[in-house]
Amino acid sequence: MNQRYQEAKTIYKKLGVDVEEALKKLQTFPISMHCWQGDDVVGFDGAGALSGGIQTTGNYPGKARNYQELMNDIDEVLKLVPGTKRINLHASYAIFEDGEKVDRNAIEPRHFSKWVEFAKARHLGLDFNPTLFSHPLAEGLTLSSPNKDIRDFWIQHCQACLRIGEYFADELGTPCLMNIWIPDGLKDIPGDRLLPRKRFMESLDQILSIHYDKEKVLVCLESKVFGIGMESYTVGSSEFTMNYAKTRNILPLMDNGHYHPTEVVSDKLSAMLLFYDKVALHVTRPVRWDSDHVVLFDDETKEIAKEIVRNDAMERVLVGLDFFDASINRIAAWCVGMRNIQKAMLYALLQPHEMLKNAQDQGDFTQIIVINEELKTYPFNDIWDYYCEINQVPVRESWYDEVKKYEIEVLTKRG
Ligand code: RNT
Ligand code: ZN
Repeated sequence: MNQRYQEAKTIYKKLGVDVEEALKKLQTFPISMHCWQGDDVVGFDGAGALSGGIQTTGNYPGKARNYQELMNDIDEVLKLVPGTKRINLHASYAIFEDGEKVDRNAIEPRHFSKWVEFAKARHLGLDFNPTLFSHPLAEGLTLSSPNKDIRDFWIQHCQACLRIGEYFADELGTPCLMNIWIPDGLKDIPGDRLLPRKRFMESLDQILSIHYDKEKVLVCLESKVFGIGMESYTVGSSEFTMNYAKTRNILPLMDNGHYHPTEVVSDKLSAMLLFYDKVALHVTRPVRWDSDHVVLFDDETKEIAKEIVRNDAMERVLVGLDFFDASINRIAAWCVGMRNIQKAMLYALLQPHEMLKNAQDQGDFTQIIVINEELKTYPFNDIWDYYCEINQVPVRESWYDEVKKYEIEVLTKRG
């Protein structure tokens, strides 16, 4: 292993790439792992079936049914993925005990104390999301609703989430990224496009008007192009969220499943970085639509990673994953996606960015295509294997043996 690594290192060095430096940078780059892959976005608050124009398909056995199971499953993934990880929670994953039950507008930090304990023991940071779907008051519009009571309910919910985010940051000593995404939209041609957006804007202003520590809670707003059953109009469109985020000094969040099929987030990132100090991402894999397939080590994932690295933005781009596949072993799905985003970052860190930039400025486009293509068969895998080894996680597909063992011992025993 070490010999292959040493040889690969020499090969990359000839291109001017410092492999050790790359591994060092990768080691501390956090990837926020979404808790919702483990239970098909169900959560623990039992407020309603999955809604909001998103969909999980498949019924592979063994999904987590409660917080203990979900935490055990997350632990399993953490053992199999190298690098620095954070956990991204949704408000619907509040933990109620002793028969207590409060509605979403009344959740408190204490409903997440078990998550904080979990994170502390594993030195993980926590990120957070208000949950404005899968709830009786989210059957129509939420923060853009014409009904003031419904808007107020969700405003209170998001304010409660700000307090919970601040609690996470206080307890764990690392800022909490709090992402607001609303599913609001319409199936058919609207009679009015302006007012729902205006109400959304005013609701957001009200949410953000309470006091919270802006160093501790990094609020971001996620845009979308359409949802299932809401194909004709999306309140929180790209233009809305970008302008809102810019004028209110919060972060934009780009999910690469939330654009038209020929648009790519890899191309958008540099433009965003010129105007925002920090940008948040949901890395996912849209197949024909916002299908939230498992993240692959594919061209677009690599290209996104390259943009983060070559624009020197590893501290400015906050990367989280967002997919949910219920048709395969859910833990394997998590591992594949998590390992792939790490691979993509490593791949990006092993590119001769200076050389390629200079070639471009000198008009030497031949050099760019030649190097880019040759790099595809460089001994990247030897460095990836070495990285897994020094992180004490399984090398190559051997992680899947662990998952299969866990499936037999744990998952198949779940009803
Ligand atoms: C939906 C958004 C959103 C959700 C999660 C569960 O299209 O991508 O981020 O997937 O909040
Ligand atoms: Zn998303």
